[in-house]
Amino acid sequence: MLRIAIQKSGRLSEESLNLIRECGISFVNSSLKLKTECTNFPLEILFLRDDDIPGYVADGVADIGIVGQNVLVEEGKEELTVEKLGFSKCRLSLAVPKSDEYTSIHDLNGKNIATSYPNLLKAFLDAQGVQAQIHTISGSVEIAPSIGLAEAICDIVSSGSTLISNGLKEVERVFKSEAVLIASPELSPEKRGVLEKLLFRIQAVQRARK
Ligand code: PRT
Ligand code: ZN
Repeated sequence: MLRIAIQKSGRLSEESLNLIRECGISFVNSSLKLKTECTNFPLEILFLRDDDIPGYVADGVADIGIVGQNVLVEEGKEELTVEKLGFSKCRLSLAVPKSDEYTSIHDLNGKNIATSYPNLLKAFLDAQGVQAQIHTISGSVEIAPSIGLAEAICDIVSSGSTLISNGLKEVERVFKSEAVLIASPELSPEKRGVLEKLLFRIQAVQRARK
């Protein structure tokens, strides 16, 4: 029995469950349960916070998982990636107040930047030779400039409407992300066999979607 960790409730949940269903795998899904066994495939689904998924897979608590690349790379676990899944696409971007004059990334030198992705942001700023103070906050990043906490933010963007409604403009793209399938590097031969079967079905679903 292979254990897959998916997000319990959030932007990845619905599409993760849809993908498993489209692979022809059946299960009973109750929002109250933290795990469920599939009925026609040797798979058990664990429902977790997305941030916990890379760690659980790395530690072998779950064998495989579905998570955003933004979370995976921020946690330094990119090497667990097995397959890109093509949904929950978004980008991590830098944004400043709409009225600010902005000509280049060097305008951020010496500024305070609020983010939930300090590692991805630091790598980007280092590569660009920019020195800024990174303030790590866990949520509501987009209000940081209006309350005087930071002069810029680095946050996930998809349509861009959250930035606009907070009086911000996107000025740099730091990282492009989509959902990925990850796997523990230390699976038993039996589990690896189940993963290969699942991967075969996932790839067929992906081809059919194109
Ligand atoms: O509770 P848990 O910790 O599991 O969930 P979470 O609240 O941390 O994550 P969740 O459900 O918000 O996002 C899960 C994953 O979906 C992220 O890690 C990304 O990989 C992906 N994703 C795709 C997004 C978005 N699109 C997105 N738009 N994650 C967040 N957002 C937020 C963003 O933070 C901002 O507040 O949506 C807002 C911007 O959206 P637009 O459309 O207004 O630009
Ligand atoms: Zn989260």
